[in-house]
Amino acid sequence: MSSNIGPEAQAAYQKYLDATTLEEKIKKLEEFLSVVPKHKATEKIVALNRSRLARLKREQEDKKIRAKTTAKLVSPFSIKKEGIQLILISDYHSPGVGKTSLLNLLTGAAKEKIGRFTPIPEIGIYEYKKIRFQIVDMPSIMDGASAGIGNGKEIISQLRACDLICFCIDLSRDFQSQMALLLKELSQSNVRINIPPPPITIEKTGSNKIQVFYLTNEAKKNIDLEPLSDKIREIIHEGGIRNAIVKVFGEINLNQVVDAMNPSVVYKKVIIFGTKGDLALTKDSFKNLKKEFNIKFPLIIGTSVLKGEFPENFGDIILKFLNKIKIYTMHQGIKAEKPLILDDDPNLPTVKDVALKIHRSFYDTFDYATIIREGSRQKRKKVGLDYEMKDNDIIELHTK
Ligand SMILES: Nc1nc2c(ncn2[C@@H]2O[C@H](COP(=O)(O)OP(=O)(O)O)[C@@H](O)[C@H]2O)c(=O)[nH]1
Ligand SMILES: [Mg+2]
Repeated sequence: MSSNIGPEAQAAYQKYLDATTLEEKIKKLEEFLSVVPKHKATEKIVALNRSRLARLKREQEDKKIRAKTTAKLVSPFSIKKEGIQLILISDYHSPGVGKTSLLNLLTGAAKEKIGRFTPIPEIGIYEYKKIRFQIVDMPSIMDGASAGIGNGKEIISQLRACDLICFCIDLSRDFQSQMALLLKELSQSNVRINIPPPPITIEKTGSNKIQVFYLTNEAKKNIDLEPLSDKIREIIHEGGIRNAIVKVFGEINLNQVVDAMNPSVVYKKVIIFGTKGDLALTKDSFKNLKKEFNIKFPLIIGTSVLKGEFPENFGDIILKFLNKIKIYTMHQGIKAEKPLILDDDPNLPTVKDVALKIHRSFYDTFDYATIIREGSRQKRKKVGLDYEMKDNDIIELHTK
């Protein structure tokens, strides 16, 4: 720095150079600019440092914006998933339907929060046969949640990512209105319930047409294939896609074609808990709830936290509902306490799936496996990679 700026500005500039944080640098540079004499000889120095100050301030702005976005990422509504995640939801009503009570019964968490409004999610871990289920007690779903009312967007975005949604329905109140509200808000949020994704894929291509192929016998059973193809083409064209290969793998309807085009549609498994089963008239209410909703909801469970009524084998019920099975590995004759969890849908997992799940190297160096299956005719079996696994199988992998 040239000496014609005088000792005061010189000292101020030194303070700027010594500053370590961005905030400090900005402050010291501002001080320097306020004391530096402004004349022809210092013109360039002043301009340079003003430009430097502007850059530092931009950096500070960027940092603030970044901090804001990070703060959003750690919002109390975003939950770090652990194990198999179940989310409890209900409509908004006072007194509540008993979500926090259920969370407490299952996990011991949040006892002092029963009977109070739950403003942010409460979380607990339910452990069953060494398998961890994360239970999330969500704030109630308000009318208009799908449009963002009552943190609806945050709540629903968590629902979209969970393993199982649990509708909690207060059996001592009219169940129709509770079901109607939850079904409406989820439907409007493009969450489809207890149905598989449609058997159709749409791949954009370079060719200038939309081609439709029916790839399975099931798919060929769709009525009037030619008119159906025309309608599919029309829907896809309307959706803004001009060139595509459409593959159909099963029976479909046109709503499913629309859904397949919409990336925001998700397919979720949902169960229902009927709560407060100890109160008057709830037996009838539970019966009617089942009668009306059993087709769409194959799993409806009656509960009473007051009487401690809750299925003892809840973990197994849930695994079955989610099409998951438990496989126990064995090493040198000792069975692992904690099972591996594998999907048995659309196919039973094989020895290969198990090997890959443990570690790729078990697959690469695989020699054979020993399966122990209780209750089967041949209890212990030597098998290869293609062998299909069943729930509770014990497996010992042997490598070369
Ligand atoms: N009789 C009865 N009352 C219950 C049961 N579960 C919860 N409650 C009561 O219902 C009210 C709301 O419970 P809470 O768990 O806070 O509901 P939330 O708002 O859905 O979390 C509280 O007064 C609970 O004591 C139950 O199984 N039987
Ligand atoms: Mg609560």
